[in-house]
Amino acid sequence: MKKINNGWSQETYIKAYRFAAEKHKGQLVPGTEWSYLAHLSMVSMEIMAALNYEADMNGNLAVQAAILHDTIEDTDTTYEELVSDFGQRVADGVLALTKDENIEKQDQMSDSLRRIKLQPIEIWMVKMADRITNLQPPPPYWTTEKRKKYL
Ligand SMILES: [Mn+2]
Repeated sequence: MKKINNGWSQETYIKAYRFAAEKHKGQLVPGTEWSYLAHLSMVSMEIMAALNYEADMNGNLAVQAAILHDTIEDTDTTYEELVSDFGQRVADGVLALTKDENIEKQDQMSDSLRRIKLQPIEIWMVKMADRITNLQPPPPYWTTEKRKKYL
């Protein structure tokens, strides 16, 4: 198969990973004793696998957004911090992937999806990779109802 150069660099990956490692320090994957980095590694792996089949993608944007996607939602990271460290596009993507806690819980997902749709396709990919990762397998404490809804 022809190898596609989808343009993500190891340097970019490492910079985002180090940032996420520091920010998510001490957090675990819910329902496990795994470092939260396991979740971020799985999501970015899904992205890198998908990038092998898609030409004309911004690999650096996709990979950075994948690694950083939970930083605003789950850590003290601010949007401004992401802008200064990773640039506007990455920060905008991560913000779209962040649920807005100021609105009703039942509306948070549809609101986030609406904002994701305004972003480049690489950010849509991160949302899909996040969902795929969370289903392999879903946390043991999830009810059948929650699994069905998530699917
Ligand atoms: Mn996630």
